[in-house]
Amino acid sequence: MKKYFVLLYCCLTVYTLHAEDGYRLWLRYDKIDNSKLLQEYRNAISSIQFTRTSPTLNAAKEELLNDLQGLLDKKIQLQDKIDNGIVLIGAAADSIIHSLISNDTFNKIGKEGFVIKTVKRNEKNIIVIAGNTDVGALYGCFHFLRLLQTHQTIQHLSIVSAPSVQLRMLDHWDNLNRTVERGYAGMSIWNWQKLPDYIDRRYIDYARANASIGINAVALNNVNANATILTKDYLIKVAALANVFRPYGIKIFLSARFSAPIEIGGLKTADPLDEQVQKWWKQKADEIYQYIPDFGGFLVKANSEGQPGPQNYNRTHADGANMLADALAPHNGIVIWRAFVYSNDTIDDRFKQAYNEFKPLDGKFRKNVLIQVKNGPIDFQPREPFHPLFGAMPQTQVMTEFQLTQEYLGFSTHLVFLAPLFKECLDADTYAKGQGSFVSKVIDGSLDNHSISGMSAVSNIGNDINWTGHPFAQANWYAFGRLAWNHDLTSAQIADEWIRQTFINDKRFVDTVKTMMLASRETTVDYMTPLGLHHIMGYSHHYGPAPWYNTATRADWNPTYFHKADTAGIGFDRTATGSNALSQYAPEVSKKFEDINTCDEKYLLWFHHVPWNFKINSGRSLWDELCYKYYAGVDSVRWMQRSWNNLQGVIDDERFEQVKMLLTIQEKEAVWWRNACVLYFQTFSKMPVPKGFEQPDKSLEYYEGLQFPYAPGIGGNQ
Ligand code: BDP
Repeated sequence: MKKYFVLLYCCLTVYTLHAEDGYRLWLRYDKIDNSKLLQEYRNAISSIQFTRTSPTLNAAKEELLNDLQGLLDKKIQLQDKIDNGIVLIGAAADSIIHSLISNDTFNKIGKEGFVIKTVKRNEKNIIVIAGNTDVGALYGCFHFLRLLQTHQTIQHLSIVSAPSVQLRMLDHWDNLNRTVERGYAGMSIWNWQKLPDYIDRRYIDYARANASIGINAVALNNVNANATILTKDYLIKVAALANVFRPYGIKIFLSARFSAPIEIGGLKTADPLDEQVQKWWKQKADEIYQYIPDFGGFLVKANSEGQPGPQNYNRTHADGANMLADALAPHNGIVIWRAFVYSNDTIDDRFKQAYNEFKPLDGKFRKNVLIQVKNGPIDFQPREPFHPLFGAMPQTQVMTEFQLTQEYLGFSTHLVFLAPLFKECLDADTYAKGQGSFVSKVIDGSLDNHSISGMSAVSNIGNDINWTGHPFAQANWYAFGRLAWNHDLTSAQIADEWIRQTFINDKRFVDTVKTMMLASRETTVDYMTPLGLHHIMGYSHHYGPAPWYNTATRADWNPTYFHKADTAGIGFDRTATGSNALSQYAPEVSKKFEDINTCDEKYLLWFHHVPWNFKINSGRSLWDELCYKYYAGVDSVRWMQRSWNNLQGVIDDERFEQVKMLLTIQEKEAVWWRNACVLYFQTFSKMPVPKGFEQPDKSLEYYEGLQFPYAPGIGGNQ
């Protein structure tokens, strides 16, 4: 009996030690499995020394002690004097650091950057990790750990790094009842009922994960906001989270409901020009800063999809944003005002509406307002051209909003690495100030010399054990943070370092998985929305294809509005003969798209209504090409499955099996997308699915009849 228990205990211990449930994300820090490197690292790092204590340096200390012990499989000593093989951590103002790193270097890294440098002192080699601030030093520590986890040499280090943008932000669409709008990874990680007294370990690990990739701001609640978050009871809870995040350099923002003065303030109006309303917001801001002295500010969705806003009182977006900005300004807070607006009454092309609304307001916003623009003019689709507001508001700080949660990219069941999508947007040339006016330069403030800058992304995090539902969805959280820190990184670099940290450094594994990841976004575009199709997903829940849907209350919630398929062809004419949305771009950009014969095929149906028999570059007709793309998408998923299956045994069984199961779902759903779309569009083209392709095994009626009353992620401002 005793023996049995011992055995069970051993099994459990082994299981716990090796449980690969994904909780550790890319912060694994298991023993380096390359003996030569292990030796190099052990020689270089015998102990660590911190110049001082502070909440942030203490967080860095705990991180380094634990993680280095894991990586090097030896106890790491804390030293109080400089010795050979020491890692010294501190900030520019510490005299010892100052004596080792030049002012010049510190001048290059700003408030949050870091330097990692091997220096000689008294003939001894030491590694210095430092920032101008303690948070900079913390970021440096995480970068140093990344070097080890990805098996880089740490001899003769000389790394100087500073973030591309100041605000690197996750927007949670979490409701107070813990549902998550468009969330596919469980419930919200914020346990409001147990806060402020119960601090879930997850909050700390969340902060660590964010800090490890430089994310320094989070909006906790859904943009379809509930005003209750601004009441005292909730502010106390928010303050408890702020206390956890502060050492990790993370500021909290709250989504503010514009009508809060009415709902929780007892006022009769929320008119931004009303003195009582202005006073209410000022007092609210003062109150918030009492609880959270480093509060970041408000994120606001106003006059969009039914949310209240200044236009309810015939005021402009600038009136609304500035009123909140004035309330926050004494505390150095900022307002992030979303440009995702489209009016209930306007019948103009939805593509054009945000630009039409905001462009005339350029220069009218306070200095502490940032306008948050989605990465596409419609709505986070698998592929969109860049938003015409980028580059169109030189006197206004504009930031990007990406979507990590895969609302339109297969929820958390499809493997889709989003770095290529983010890069496509950041690398797009707006030509606002001639060639080279990339979106990245607009949003990092360098094109128009702005003093604040930012990138945000809608979070894909929930309380699933692995945080994001799909193990590979973690890579999108990671990629966003890394790109916000350095938008020059390539998708391949990001994938490479993520795989090494999250799985293993084995070359075959890294190469195979990287190839899969890098192809995955294009694959998804192919089986969902090839050649510039967009917004053809299921109504409301957005699960699966529904290009036939045409009974929504608003025209522009109907897929038929966006694809416009008829017997003549398919696609949305946004040239001068159509909605002329192209005129919102600089002439050099519209020129790239306006001619049906030269328009990049990736965007063809975004801008043209194309005849079914139109000859594409490949020599095929549009119809054949559409089929070809849909079939290629499915084939690529099958290729991903084969590639993954070949890796069995190379990594842990847990995650291998999970991904395998998810790829099976992805394959089924890719076939669903392909068949449903091909069968539906065929009713217009009247052309056959080209020979050699497997014919759909179900009817269009079957696909049209599918219902998903319980699809996850449908929100509401609760
Ligand atoms: C849409 C989502 C909706 C969000 C909206 C937004 O379907 O749930 O509230 O974006 O960004 O894509 O405000």
